[in-house]
Amino acid sequence: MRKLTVAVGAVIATTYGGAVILHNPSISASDYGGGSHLETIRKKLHAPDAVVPSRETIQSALVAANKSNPLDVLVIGGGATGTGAALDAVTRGLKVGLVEREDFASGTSSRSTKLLHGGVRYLEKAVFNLDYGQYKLVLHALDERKRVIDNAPHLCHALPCMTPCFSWFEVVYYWAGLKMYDLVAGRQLLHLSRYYSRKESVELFPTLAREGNGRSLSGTVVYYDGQMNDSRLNVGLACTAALAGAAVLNHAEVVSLLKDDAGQRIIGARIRNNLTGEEFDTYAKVIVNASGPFCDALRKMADKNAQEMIAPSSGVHIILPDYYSPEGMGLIVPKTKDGRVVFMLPWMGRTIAGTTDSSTSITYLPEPHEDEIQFILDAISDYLNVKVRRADVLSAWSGIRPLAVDPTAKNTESISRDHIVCEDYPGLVTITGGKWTTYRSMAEDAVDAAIKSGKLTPAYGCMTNKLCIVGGEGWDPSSFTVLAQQYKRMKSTHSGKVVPGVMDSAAARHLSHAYGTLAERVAAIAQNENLGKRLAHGYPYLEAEVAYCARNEYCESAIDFIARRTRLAFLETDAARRALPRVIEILAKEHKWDDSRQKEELQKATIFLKTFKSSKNAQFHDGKHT
Ligand SMILES: Cc1cc2nc3c(=O)[nH]c(=O)nc-3n(C[C@H](O)[C@H](O)[C@H](O)COP(=O)(O)OP(=O)(O)OC[C@H]3O[C@@H](n4cnc5c(N)ncnc54)[C@H](O)[C@@H]3O)c2cc1C
Ligand SMILES: *[C@@H]1O[C@H](CO)[C@@H](O)[C@H](O)[C@H]1NC(C)=O
Ligand SMILES: *[C@@H]1O[C@H](CO)[C@@H](O)[C@H](O)[C@H]1NC(C)=O
Ligand SMILES: CC(=O)N[C@H]1CO[C@H](CO)[C@@H](O)[C@@H]1O
Ligand SMILES: CC(=O)N[C@H]1CO[C@H](CO)[C@@H](O)[C@@H]1O
Repeated sequence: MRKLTVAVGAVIATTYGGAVILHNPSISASDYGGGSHLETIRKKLHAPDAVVPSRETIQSALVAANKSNPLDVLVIGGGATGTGAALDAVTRGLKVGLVEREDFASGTSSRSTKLLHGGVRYLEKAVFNLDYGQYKLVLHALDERKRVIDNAPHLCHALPCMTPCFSWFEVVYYWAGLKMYDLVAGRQLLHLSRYYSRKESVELFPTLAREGNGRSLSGTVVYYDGQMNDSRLNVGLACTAALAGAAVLNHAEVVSLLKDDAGQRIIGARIRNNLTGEEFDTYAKVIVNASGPFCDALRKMADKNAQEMIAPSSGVHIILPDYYSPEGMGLIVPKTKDGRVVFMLPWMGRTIAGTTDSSTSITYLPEPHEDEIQFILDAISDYLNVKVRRADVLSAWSGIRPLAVDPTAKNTESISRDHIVCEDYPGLVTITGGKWTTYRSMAEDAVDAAIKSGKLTPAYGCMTNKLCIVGGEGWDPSSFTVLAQQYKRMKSTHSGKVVPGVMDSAAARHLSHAYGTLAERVAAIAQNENLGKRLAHGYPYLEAEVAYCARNEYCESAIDFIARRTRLAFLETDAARRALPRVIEILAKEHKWDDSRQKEELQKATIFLKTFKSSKNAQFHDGKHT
């Protein structure tokens, strides 16, 4: 409570544009120690010849983890939380395995809003309810926000977000609130928030309506949060864990849990490799259940009477053409006429829009309802001077948000975004809730709990707060220029012919942001293996990426590629559909698929794309990336 009062006092003391930066008191003990081990790991991860182990090697390692020679930790679920936990555990020197039923990020972790945020709304609650718990939640998330950005600089960046104000009261209210958000961030501040007049605002955001709903714009307050590429960060975490020595296997499902002879403790799991159909057992001293919103099903496998911990709600996002929003500025309306949050953010050359969620039931492949899409369109149209049309929707998808409910709590009002770690059966630690922004600290808590449960003796402390994910170490925003120069030159082939290089600036920039310092490996494949063509008109994705991802990122199906290794399915469903035949052709060569497997892939991916509700009539050619 005391800290909060100090912050409030400081906001009041702040003058226009002035920055009072409070010292951030929340540095954990794990910031210290383990220095030389961290260096060793860094060298291993970022060695120029580092390659991830093959699926066969990984499966053998999991099979070899028998009763007398078990893993320390087996993680179930390859979302943000699970891959984060595997990376955390393996860098502490533990013997780690991870299995993911489908693909890394195939669950909620590829369907987020892609914001790294402290939660302005929770800060509001903290202030009005004088709630120290909420305040600490925001403080912690703001710390983690900065860490994610520092550790995956190629996939994350600071994004300015504009809040429109329709009265002077709103201007003062949001200005003070967002100054407070800056203050709580303290040293982890991205950039200072500031007020813009009505005239400045429409210059920065030309599509912002000056009038609407009988109100007139007074001005805006712009503040900063982080933005990221969720599925690529997730895949990056998985590959980093694999390089560090974890046995990380996607397309492998836990079908049952193994208990010891007395039935007292869970000691392993039966796993089904969905690519080969094989089943095998793997043993571990502790199992970490990080299966997201499906967690309850897993908990019930161990204990039929387990109480439900998840209160699921769904969130729908739609993708609109780039001209809906300016390139470097988001729009966030904290309170629409019916009290919801609505946002519109630039993302990968398009615009992503959505609102806060509604409750739902859990399905594997959630689909957005037409009325949810219409609701978002209606909500944003109140704030824009663009004619908002259903026909402009390039893609729309739904994700399930696992809100954690403490099973011991009496009423459902105590639902919070914070996470829960519990061991409700000996040997099985469940982690759930939280958000993408805090995946690292959630993983740390889960591994701490696993160490306690299994009486493990890790050689090192947690070191993920200073560990870059693969491709991030030494990356610089200007890295793409090297790529553009090196691969753009004319090049003479062995036959003596001179051909132009494969790279233009858009492709170079894209590769650099997607693969970080490893982009050069992709460019080399494009150049040397004649895979330099674009996969879809209007998008920077290259054929070479399919081969690279198959070899280095466990890309095992066409869906893995269009939805998680690249974001084509999310950005424009029709473009993804058109790219499919070529994607499958290249994957078939990499993985030696026969004709029937290729047909099956096309069929599966087509069905998958039907769960993305784009407008069939979308007329859209802007050639931004061409
Ligand atoms: C609409 C929406 C928007 C969001 N926006 C943001 C945001 O902007 N910023 C933010 O910080 N957070 C956001 N979040 C929250 C964030 O996305 C989630 O907290 C996070 O992705 C959860 O990750 P997870 O690893 O726990 O779950 P998941 O990503 O769902 O991963 C669980 C994995 O376990 C696998 N699995 C399940 N059962 C088994 C089994 N038996 N065997 C093997 N594998 C199994 C699943 O296939 C799945 O891949 C948002 C959430 C939603 C729904
Ligand atoms: C367990 O695995 C170890 C090494 O992987 C092996 O030496 C041992 O024989 C195995 N034990 C059993 C019971 O299979
Ligand atoms: C993988 O799982 C899918 C869906 O559950 C199933 O249709 C397919 O047959 C499985 N493949 C193999 C090789 O087991
Ligand atoms: C693979 C595995 O063992 N997953 C377990 C997760 O937790 C539930 C019980 O809570 C088990 O039933 C699952 O088997
Ligand atoms: C917001 C963000 O960082 N997006 C990046 C996601 O990854 C693509 C490449 O796949 C980059 O081009 C984007 O900049």
